[in-house]
Amino acid sequence: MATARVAEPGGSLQDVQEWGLDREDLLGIYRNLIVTRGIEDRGHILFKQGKIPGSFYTGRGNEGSSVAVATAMGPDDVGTPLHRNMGVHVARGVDPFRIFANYMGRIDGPARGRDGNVHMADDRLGLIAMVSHLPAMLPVAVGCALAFRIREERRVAVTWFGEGSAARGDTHEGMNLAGVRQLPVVFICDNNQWAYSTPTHLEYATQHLADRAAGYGFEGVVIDGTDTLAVYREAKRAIEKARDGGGPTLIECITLRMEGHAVHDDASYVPKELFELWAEKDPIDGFRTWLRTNVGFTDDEEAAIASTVKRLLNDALARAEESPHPDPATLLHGVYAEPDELETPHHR
Ligand SMILES: Cc1ncc(C[n+]2csc(CCOP(=O)(O)OP(=O)(O)O)c2C)c(N)n1
Ligand SMILES: [Mg+2]
Repeated sequence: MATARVAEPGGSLQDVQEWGLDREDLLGIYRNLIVTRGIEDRGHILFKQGKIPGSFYTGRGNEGSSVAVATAMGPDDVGTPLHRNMGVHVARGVDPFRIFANYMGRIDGPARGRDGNVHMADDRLGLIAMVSHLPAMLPVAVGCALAFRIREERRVAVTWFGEGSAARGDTHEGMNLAGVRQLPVVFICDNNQWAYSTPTHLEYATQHLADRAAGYGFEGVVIDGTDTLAVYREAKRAIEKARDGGGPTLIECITLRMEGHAVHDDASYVPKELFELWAEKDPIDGFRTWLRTNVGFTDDEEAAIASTVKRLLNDALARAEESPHPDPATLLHGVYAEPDELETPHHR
């Protein structure tokens, strides 16, 4: 039996203003969507040019959801974005130059050339870099939320994970602790309907993945993850509820992974009709149409944003290509903390 609440679609202009977004904020969200897709489109070209070592992952189709949740976070909140969440890095303010540098393993990437691709985050912007093991970052976010509670800080942790990795034990342990202690954490499940080649009916037995929240003692919400404003509304609500002591929320954003698992995968196991159906629901097209209908977004404004973003990404790419690879002699720098770098009392 379904227990999660199915969210209403994104609202009227009046609703949006009540949530605290003005026209400038809305155009900022649109710009972040365009930057996010632009970075990943250029990543494909860099990969074909042999400039990205390893594989290459994108979040095409998930831009709206990622940008919306990150926009709803407060400046002191922390987040643990994954491989489908480029929009989170962009909305938190990571310079695209640093993202391209990371793609290519250069020292100006947030991982300083220690790791490539999307294994990165800028901790100065409240983001914690992912490790590959999924969903290992989920308990990390719960730990952050526990620390906020102990320190009596009004901060919230937000963690992203796929519906496939939700089948693993760390999800259960993290959500159970969060529910028992009513911690200030928001769980965002990017349900893109596939975990590599595994479809959802082989991943979970409930109607919605968010139905599981009831078993942990908190609220579950299901949203169309291509509806940027609906995701913003629900994320904002959940984050402020957590900040006010109302405990966790599990938000399930439904999208379709619009590309292969990574560039090496042609996704031939995904029915063609599904891609066609979800291409009609593209989050950027949908948000642009909403802007046109509700805030008089003009062709000139659209063209101005497109050309500013194009210039930004061209410059960022040129700068990233000039960034050096790390010096092999520094290989072990930053791997182990020195005792005098630690703030823990027993190390002082
Ligand atoms: C513990 C673990 N097992 C396997 C993998 C390899 N792997 C990386 S992503 C992925 C699919 C995960 O699916 P889902 O959680 O739905 O996220 P999506 O990639 O669809 O966004 C797999 C199997 C991994 N990273 N960690
Ligand atoms: Mg998935």
